[in-house]
Amino acid sequence: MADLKSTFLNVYSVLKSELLHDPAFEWSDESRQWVDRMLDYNVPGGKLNRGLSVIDSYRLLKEGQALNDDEIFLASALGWCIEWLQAYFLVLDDIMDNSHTRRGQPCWYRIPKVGLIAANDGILLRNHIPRILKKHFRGKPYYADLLDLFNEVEFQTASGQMIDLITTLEGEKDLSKYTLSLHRRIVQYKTAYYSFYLPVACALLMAGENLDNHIDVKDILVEMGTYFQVQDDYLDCFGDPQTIGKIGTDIEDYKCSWLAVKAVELSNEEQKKVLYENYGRPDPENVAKVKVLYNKLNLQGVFAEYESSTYEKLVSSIDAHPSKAAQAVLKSFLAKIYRREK
Ligand code: GPP
Ligand code: MG
Ligand code: MG
Ligand code: MG
Repeated sequence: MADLKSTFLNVYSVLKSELLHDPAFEWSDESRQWVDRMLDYNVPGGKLNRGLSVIDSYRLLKEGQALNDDEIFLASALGWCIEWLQAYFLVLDDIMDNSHTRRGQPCWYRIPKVGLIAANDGILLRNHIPRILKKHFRGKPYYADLLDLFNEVEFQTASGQMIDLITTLEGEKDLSKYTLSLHRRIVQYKTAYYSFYLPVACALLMAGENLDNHIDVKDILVEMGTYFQVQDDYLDCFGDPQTIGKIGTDIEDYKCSWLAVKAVELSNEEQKKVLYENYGRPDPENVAKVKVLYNKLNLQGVFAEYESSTYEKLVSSIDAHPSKAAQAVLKSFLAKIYRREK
């Protein structure tokens, strides 16, 4: 495993160096250094689960056959495209969410010399993806499908992000619209497709599969991605910032978080009043009152119950899948996130 990670990180260096010598741009030392630093700051510092999953999934789809160096390189390059996509989303998401830290360091836009240049860096990160794909996949029979996949998933994510953001608009603050079905719609789009379906879809394309034949796998992955974002919402309030590498802002931001939905559902009239008066305000005193209410409502216990019942449901839908290879891919994903603390 440690070995796979170091191989994967070597591929990052190769891709970065190609991008830093891209002949389509007239580099100056300054511009090259900017991109170099921006990439190192934003691309490789996460858990790398999404990227590594492409290699894992591809290996499982090949049912134990040893992968050759070329296959490992290509699966890694696709994995890095997802990590680049994630970096692009996070750089912009942190501006939109007014966040403070990410992966244990200040958000990129919080670096004094960066500021809103981060918005353009996000666009650059996004534009690196088709350049990587063009360089390494142009001759492959699945090249067009790959481009289409990345475009579709980006569109879905941006659409989910839009709903996430417009539900919080000032002047329309009404917690009664925060229901599980609204939450589900947001998280399916903003998180599940790119975090769970995309890595497996990349591996399937590399293995020569037609994605239309794997809708059942996609459905299970989207369920898993929904569970993953519920965990993210939970950790935003109850996680340890040292461990998760970020400071939660969902309460301040008036987010339609899973915790807010549960709080609306479980509160009596008096508690609802506390929630309405304190949710979505920047003052730490208001935030603290919301957290006290979350504790009174035992949202930690409610989450623990949600987590085990969701796990059971996912395991039975995976067991019902006819393909052993697909089962192995799905189970390895689930094992990586079940009861995660970061
Ligand atoms: C996670 O939401 C969703 C994204 C990072 C997608 C962003 C999409 C864009 C088009 C910019 P989150 O805000 O809960 O994540 P985190 O808790 O990591 O900030
Ligand atoms: Mg965010
Ligand atoms: Mg967000
Ligand atoms: Mg979050």
